[in-house]
Formats: sequence, C-alpha cells, structure tokens
Amino acid sequence: MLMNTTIAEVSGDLLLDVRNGLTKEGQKELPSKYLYDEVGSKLFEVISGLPEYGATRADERILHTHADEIVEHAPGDIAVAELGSGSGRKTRWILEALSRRRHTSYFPIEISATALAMCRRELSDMEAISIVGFEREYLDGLLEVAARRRDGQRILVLFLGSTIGNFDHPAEIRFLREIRMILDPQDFLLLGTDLEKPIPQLIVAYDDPLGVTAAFNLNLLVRINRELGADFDLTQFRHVARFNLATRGVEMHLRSTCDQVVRVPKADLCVRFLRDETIWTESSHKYAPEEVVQIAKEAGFHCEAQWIDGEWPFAESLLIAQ
Ligand code: AVJ
Repeated sequence: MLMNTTIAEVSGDLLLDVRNGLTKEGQKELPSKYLYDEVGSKLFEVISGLPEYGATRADERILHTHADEIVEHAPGDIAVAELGSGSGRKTRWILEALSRRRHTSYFPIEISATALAMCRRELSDMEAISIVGFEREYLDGLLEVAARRRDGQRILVLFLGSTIGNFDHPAEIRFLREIRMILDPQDFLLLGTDLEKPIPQLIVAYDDPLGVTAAFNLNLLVRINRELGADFDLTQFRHVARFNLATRGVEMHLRSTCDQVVRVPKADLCVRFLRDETIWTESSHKYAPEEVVQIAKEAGFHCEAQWIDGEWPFAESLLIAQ
C-alpha cells in the first residue's frame, strides 16, 4: 500500500517536470533527480567503481582516513542526517567513529527507495547505530529530523558525493540557506565537493569507455517510457558529456540523432526533436576549495575545516551553522 502511494507521488512530479522540461523554449531539460530509479541507482553504484570516475572513491578515502578527526570537531550528543545516502558505504566511517563515543541515531533521507534499502542493508550491522530512513525530498526529511532533536543534541548533516554540484549557482546558495534555516546555530554540515581538474579527465569520468554512464543517462528515457507511457526510441538518442566553461561544470545531455517526434501520452504531450537537438539531464559543477568556503559563508555557515584528497582532487568541508 505504502509503496503504491509513494510511486504515484513520484510519478506525479515526474509528469509535471517532464511536461515543463520538454516544452521549454530553447534547451530542453529534465531534472537529474529522476536518473535514480531502481536501475539508475544501481548503475550509479557501478559508475562509482569505474577507474575513470574517481569522486566517490576520493570521498570515501577522506572519510575513512579522517573520520576520527572529523567527529572530534563535533563533540557531545550528535544526530546524523544524510541527504541522499546512496548505498551508505562511505557513511560507515563517520558512524563508526561516532559510535565509539556513544549510541547514535542515523537518519538517511532519500527519494530513491532502492538506495534507502541498499543503505539499510549496508549499515544495519552496526549495533551502536539506530537507523531511521525517510523516503522524502531532502528538506522535508531534514525537517523531520529537526523535529526529533533531543535537548542539547546537535545535528550533523552529511551532504556527500558532490551532489551539491548538480544545482546551478543560485539554486546551490538557496539550498544551503534552506538547510541553514532548518538547523540551529552550532549544528554541522559536512559537505563533499568534487574539485576542478583537467577537462579531458572530467569528460572521460562522465563518458566512460564501457558506456555505463551512457546507460545511466539513457535509462532516464526508459523510465519515462515505463512511467508515462512515452515512446522514446533509445537507438535514436546518444549520451553526450561536455564541459561548460562558463559554469565550470560537466553537463550530460541526450542528443537526438534525427528529426523525430516522441509521444508522452500521460503528460498529454508530443515533442518534436530536431536532429542534434539535446535534452540537458545533469550538470556537475567542479569547485575550487576557497569557493566552498565562500558559498558556505553566503549561506550562513563557517568553514571549520577542510580535507582534500591528493589522488583525485575532492574536498570534504566541515561547516558550522552561525
Ligand atoms: C552523484 C550527483 C555526484 O554528478 O558526479 C555520475 C552523478 N552523473 N556520473 C555526479 C553522476 C554521472 C554524480 N553525483
């Protein structure tokens, strides 16, 4: 029952977002959050293990190497809320470090039921950690966690993996401010950001020779076919990764290889694609370390410490709500 309700809600948003995104003047677009259905979440796990995609491993290396040091900055009674837990594997190191101190509550917040289930399975062996998952949008889930705060408890929000990079600049600041408004002064945000690196290295990270990222991107059309009855022909679209110099981000697109019309019955829609026209499906901004300090400040956080991976430039920044 619950499952069905949830799926219906997700489809409702998908329907509106598909209608808006595909009828837009100029660049067509679809929100990247829809990449993560069951197949998409699993494909992202595979991407994380590809030699060309170093971000997830760098993120985990920092957390593994510096977990004790990170949690030393956050003494006392801590409740952990994670925005987009994914598989939960990276989070283990932080939770283990905290659980050596005391029993800790962990609240993963995920729109993907598949990711939430993977995360529960991955982390349920830790006895000093109680896991309560929320299948919600990030901010709705965080409000739930804040409502459960005990006296004297501080919240540590984890926003790892450089998911923040999927927002454009104004939306990024807006989102951090919204997190800040839900938190109290002295609460924490541990923010993972992928750093700038040579463009060819970035392109191959988002267009791997095995084609896993291409499948991850094209799966969005499979999802729309399934959930909205659309007739996207997958052989007529190609995965494209390009670097946008103005926004300093890698973009994923789906390029139509011919002039074609696609029907999306549940959205009451017929969409014309010109040859070589694209649907923009994701942006992944790459940061400079000082830039993270700056945007944190603009959103009402002080950057207390920053750890950077030497092998694959990636930063973990510990921010304190002011
Ligand atoms: C999980 C959102 C951080 O933007 O690098 C990986 C997703 N897209 N390959 C990213 C992704 C293509 C990833 N994030």
